Amino acid sequence: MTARLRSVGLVLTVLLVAGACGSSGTPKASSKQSSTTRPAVAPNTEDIASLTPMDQSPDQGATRLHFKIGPFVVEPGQNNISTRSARSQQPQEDGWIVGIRPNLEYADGQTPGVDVIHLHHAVWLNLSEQDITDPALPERFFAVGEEKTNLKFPPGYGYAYKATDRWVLNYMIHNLTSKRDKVWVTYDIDFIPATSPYAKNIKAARPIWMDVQNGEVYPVFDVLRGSGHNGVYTYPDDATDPYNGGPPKNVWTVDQDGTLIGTAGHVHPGGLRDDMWLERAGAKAPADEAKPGAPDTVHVFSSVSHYYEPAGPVSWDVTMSATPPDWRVKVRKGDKLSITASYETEHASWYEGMGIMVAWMAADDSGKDPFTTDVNVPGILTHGHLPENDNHGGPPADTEHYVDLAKLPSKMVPDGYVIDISNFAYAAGDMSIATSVPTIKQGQSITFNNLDAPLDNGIWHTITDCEGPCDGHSGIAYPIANGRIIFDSGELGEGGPPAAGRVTWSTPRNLPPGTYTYFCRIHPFMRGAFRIVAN
Ligand SMILES: [Cu+2]
Repeated sequence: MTARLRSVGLVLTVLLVAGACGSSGTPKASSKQSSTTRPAVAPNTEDIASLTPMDQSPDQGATRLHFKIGPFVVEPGQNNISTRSARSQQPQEDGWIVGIRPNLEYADGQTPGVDVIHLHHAVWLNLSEQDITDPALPERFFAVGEEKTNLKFPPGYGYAYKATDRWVLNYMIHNLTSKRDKVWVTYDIDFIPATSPYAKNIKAARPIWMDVQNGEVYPVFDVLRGSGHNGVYTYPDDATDPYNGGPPKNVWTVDQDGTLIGTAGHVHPGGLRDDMWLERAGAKAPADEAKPGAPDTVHVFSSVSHYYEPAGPVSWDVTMSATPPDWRVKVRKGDKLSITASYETEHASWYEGMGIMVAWMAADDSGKDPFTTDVNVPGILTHGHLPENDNHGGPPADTEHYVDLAKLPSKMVPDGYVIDISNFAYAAGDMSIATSVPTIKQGQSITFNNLDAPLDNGIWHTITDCEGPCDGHSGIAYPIANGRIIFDSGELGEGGPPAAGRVTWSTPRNLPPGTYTYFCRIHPFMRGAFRIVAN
């Protein structure tokens, strides 16, 4: 089955269940009508939202605990990675965690628009345990980005929790605007105390953090428009020397016999799916589930991104599919578990993309052998369209803020001309203020220099191609890196990842004549253009 067919199948599956269950405790996620004026998202999303596993009542014996970490003061334009102790925001007694639902909130409980402030990622780490797939790290047991995947264990399983565990939150909160703000990271935990009679029936599961760039501080890769095959680029399989000659980072050798009981994937906008594979020496996968070119490697699950975004797979208006509650995959010590992440390459380039799947593994023997049973079944969507994704942006032109720079006159500047970036504006050719377009001759170059606090906690800007006139309204789906010629500066800054480690970028000298419109990937309201004329 193709990914697209399967995602349609998922919607139908969920709807059928909706008919049977009706809706329960309706979340904020589904309580607000979409205010977008663009074509409506799939009409059934309200029903899907009410089916979010964590929106149902907690399992028998479980209590839903609410936690919040903050406030986080989000500086203008902020996009840095940091950590904060979560010690005060943990369950107070030993027990089992059987579900987690994360969010980002203002003081009043509202969730910021994803076009205003977004949770690039948050990772919950347990300092009291060692990570299984990267023992140099504390145990990574939960993570979330703007896809806001909920975690819900299959009945009978949980994550063993001790009140003495020390948690820390690794977070990247991205302020897309030039205004300071304040937010909290919140999370609901479904918890069964160890003293509960229900605790006796719970079996322990361990988090197996799978990541195509496992161990990296900032585990990302770039996907260029037009790369890959038939509009899809799969990392690391389609990359040239993805790990610089070193061992693959997307593989984990299974450390003991056991059973995988669940997983879900994480991608960024442009992402189509994460796939999980299992290699067993000497085994033979069924032809339709074998990894191409690897007959001893079987496909165990595809976590598919389902976009509610009307413009297609280009924004955070998305949910990922997770394994159904009865998914059980038997694994043996020495098997090689791996994942791949696939992104679309027809609409745009996608910079700093991720591919992560956290799988949960129990020590029992309840799994099915994936080499003899088809375990790669359709998943379930973890939530519906969320109201914080209502501002999609895009054409028509936002004439209040922008002009079509292609229509403005050229202003010749010398080779090596420097355009400073300060206070969220490009000093020459900024779409909001320019009356002319800085212009060089073919073969020459312009250098951009970020003066906006490029150090720690800095304001990091990019110069990234977008198709002209690139003057539509800013939103979660616009602009995107869809220029006819690809260029990107990286994040100009020196505060460590995700910054590029430099504050300048020069335009390539091999660009053909034309007007090149660009935007800042970090602050999409920032737009500009430069021009190249023939000698
Ligand atoms: Cu910027």
